[in-house]
Amino acid sequence: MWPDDFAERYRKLGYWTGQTLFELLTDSDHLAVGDLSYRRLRDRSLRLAAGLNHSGVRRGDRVVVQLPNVTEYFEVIFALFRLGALPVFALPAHRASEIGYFCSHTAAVAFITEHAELAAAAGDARVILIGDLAAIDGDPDTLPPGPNPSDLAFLQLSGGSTGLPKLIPRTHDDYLYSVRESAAICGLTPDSVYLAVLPVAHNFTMSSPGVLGVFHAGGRVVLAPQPDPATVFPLIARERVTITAVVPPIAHLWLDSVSLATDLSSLEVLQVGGAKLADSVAERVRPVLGSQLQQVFGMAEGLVNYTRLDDPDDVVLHTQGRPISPDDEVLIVDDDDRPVPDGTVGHLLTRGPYTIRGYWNAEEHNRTAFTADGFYRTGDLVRRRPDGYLVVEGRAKDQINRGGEKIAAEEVENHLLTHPAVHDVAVVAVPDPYLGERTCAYVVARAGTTAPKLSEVRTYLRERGLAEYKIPDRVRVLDTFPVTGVGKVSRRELRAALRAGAR
Ligand code: AMP
Ligand code: DBH
Repeated sequence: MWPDDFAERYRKLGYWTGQTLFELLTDSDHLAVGDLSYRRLRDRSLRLAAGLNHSGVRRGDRVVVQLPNVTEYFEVIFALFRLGALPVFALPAHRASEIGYFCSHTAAVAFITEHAELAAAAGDARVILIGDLAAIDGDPDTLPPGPNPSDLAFLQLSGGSTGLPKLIPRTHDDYLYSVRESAAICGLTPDSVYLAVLPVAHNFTMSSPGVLGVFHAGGRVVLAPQPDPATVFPLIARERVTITAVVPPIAHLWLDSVSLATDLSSLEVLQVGGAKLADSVAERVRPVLGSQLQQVFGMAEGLVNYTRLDDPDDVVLHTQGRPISPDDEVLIVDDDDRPVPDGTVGHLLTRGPYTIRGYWNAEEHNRTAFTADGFYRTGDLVRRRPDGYLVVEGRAKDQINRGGEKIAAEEVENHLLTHPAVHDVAVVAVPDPYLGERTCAYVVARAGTTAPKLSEVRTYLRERGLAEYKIPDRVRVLDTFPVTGVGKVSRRELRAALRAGAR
């Protein structure tokens, strides 16, 4: 992972403290999540760890975890952290296509899910349904030694921009650093009550400061089964929620639904991230909800930027924050990797004490996704203000950001290219007032066939087991693709041409 001199430096500076994620669980009787106290969550996780170990799950093994926002999720991940087995964090929306890939690519020993219908996708991995977990029970005294803090703790998903999703290897040391600092930046205390609205396995919900940040502070996590105001507003009122984290479309929806609100007076901080928040929405947060807005610009690969709780309105409303760490190195460069002056838009490259140096088992992709000296190419276009705050201005990667859900254009294209009536296809983002972006598939039909309509495309991709959020919102049929100059255009140029011509 990190070169020795960097690792030594991060330890010396006190960033990496030599603890594991399991150590977030104390034996306090304060509630941790749902009706589980820290002590009960710890005990239950230890017993589950011993039971899993007994059935063959070992340190270093991969286990694909796909659970909704329920307490069992926490028992499972802490059991795996204790064993040193690596959760691979699938999202609830993933289907056979994604699950099958995660299981095979990681050679997972088990797949833990609520979806019995996805069992067939797991291949050699043993399927453990959520209802089976309670019966997995062992004696914690039989547990072997746990992992080292410098070991990998889990594999997180990247939104990706290539045909196959990339997995992000995070260590106990590096992740705990980001969690600890995030908890401090977000002002968490034992009195904090955090509402998990987005899927708990998402990096934002997990660590910015997320559920792990809350555990670090000794606070309490409340789980929302879904993000709609009718579910969430009563929960905020009843549980006296102090902080929660959402993507921009959810913030927008909440702001438009406040007449439904019971009592949101406990909500001190509303974090918004995952996609660019429109100024017009940002400006309504305090007047309408009475909460402090915090913008969060993060990535599962590492770097997380926050506006600070005491920042002036100009910063909170119009920037995406600044990095967590004084040792987050941020470079903003032109197309030739030459630094641009402050205020000029460029590619964001970053390196630091909690940013990965490479995707998991992806040597070839890593050669282009990282610079020779280890900077991660985020694919984001940003500018830095003189005060050091970043403003996200766009994106250079072939990705669609559909209200915070990331879709790799190439992944969807590869699925569509298998359709018998599709000669060629390009998947691009089109602007959308609510989600920010939606997905449009431009299709050229194979000679002698009729291009599939939207409904056929959608059915076809669902049958291939693709997650719903990746399924195009629109299909446009073209006779040919625009060609610039001579010869074949690259897919990247093609997407750019289509985007430019999109109405
Ligand atoms: P991932 O790499 O899949 O974890 O997704 C991270 C990406 O989400 C970033 O590289 C950005 O493109 C996007 N993103 C996250 N937060 C924000 C934000 N606050 N504003 C704009 N884009 C964001
Ligand atoms: O979009 C993201 O991936 C994201 C957003 C906010 C993230 O990973 C994070 C905070 O940690």
